[in-house]
Amino acid sequence: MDLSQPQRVRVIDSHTAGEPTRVVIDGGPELGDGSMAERRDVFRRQHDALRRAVVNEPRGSDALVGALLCEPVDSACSAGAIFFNNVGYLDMCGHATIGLIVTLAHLGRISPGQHRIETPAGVVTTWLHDSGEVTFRNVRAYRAVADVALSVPGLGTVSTVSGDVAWGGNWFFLTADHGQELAAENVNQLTHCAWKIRHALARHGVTGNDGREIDHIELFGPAERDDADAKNFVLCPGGAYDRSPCGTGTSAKMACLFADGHLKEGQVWRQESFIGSLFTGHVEVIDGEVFPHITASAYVNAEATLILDPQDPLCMGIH
Ligand code: PYC
Repeated sequence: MDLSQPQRVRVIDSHTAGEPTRVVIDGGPELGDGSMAERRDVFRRQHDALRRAVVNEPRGSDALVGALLCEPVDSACSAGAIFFNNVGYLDMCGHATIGLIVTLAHLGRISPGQHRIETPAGVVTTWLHDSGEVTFRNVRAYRAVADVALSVPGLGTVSTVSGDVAWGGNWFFLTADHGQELAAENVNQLTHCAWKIRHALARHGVTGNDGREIDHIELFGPAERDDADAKNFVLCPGGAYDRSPCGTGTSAKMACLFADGHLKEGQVWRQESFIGSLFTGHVEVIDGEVFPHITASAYVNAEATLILDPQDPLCMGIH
């Protein structure tokens, strides 16, 4: 690559229930032909500046999730994807998977039907419906620990928060026990509360099963929509809240509900987001393991070529 010349990266932007996705369709780095997890590691080690250039300001925003479109290892899959955000990489991303499918349809590369996508977390099966809606069947979701009690100083009236640790393709701490109202005017307070919980988890040494940091915090409250079962506020790893109900977060939630006997196989769960958008889901159970299905719409809202000009001091993003 000639680094003295501007580099061009072609992207398609979309949003899924309000949460933005930017799919890199051309101009991405050469990552070899390993699994998506192996290619993600090469991306992180050798090309992390490109991640920042694509999703961070001045071209992107803290809420934006990137998806690098890759050739799949298994030719039976339609594509591979590596997901990234303003601070790093995600093993799986539900809203971005829906955005990716709608993007591939926009490009004329897929038609309605079933399409399997390789992700660093494993293969995700998707269905593009004639209506334009997308369903994805996630990787296995499970609750790792129930009822973890955390002391969280600085939360006002609530000093102990209890919740569940669960995997939905990312690690989540899920709690309804936060003492906050999930209202738009409380966004700063909710962000502060979720950060405090995240720091308390780290301080107490509470991690995912594999010792990984729990970097998504999901606060629950009563639904506002008549057609929803609950509302959430999900704080993402880089400090932005998910505008959608969060695909991996809704997966983790349904795994917890199933573990508690509050959701049966096939029973519909409607998850309202902080901005009032909706994901519809259910779980499929295979040999006792839970596989969430989630359906939503995404809309393409830009086709663009990013220009990475080496003369630009902020060419690779503000971090
Ligand atoms: O939809 O899984 C999701 C997600 C994770 C972070 C932002 N969105």
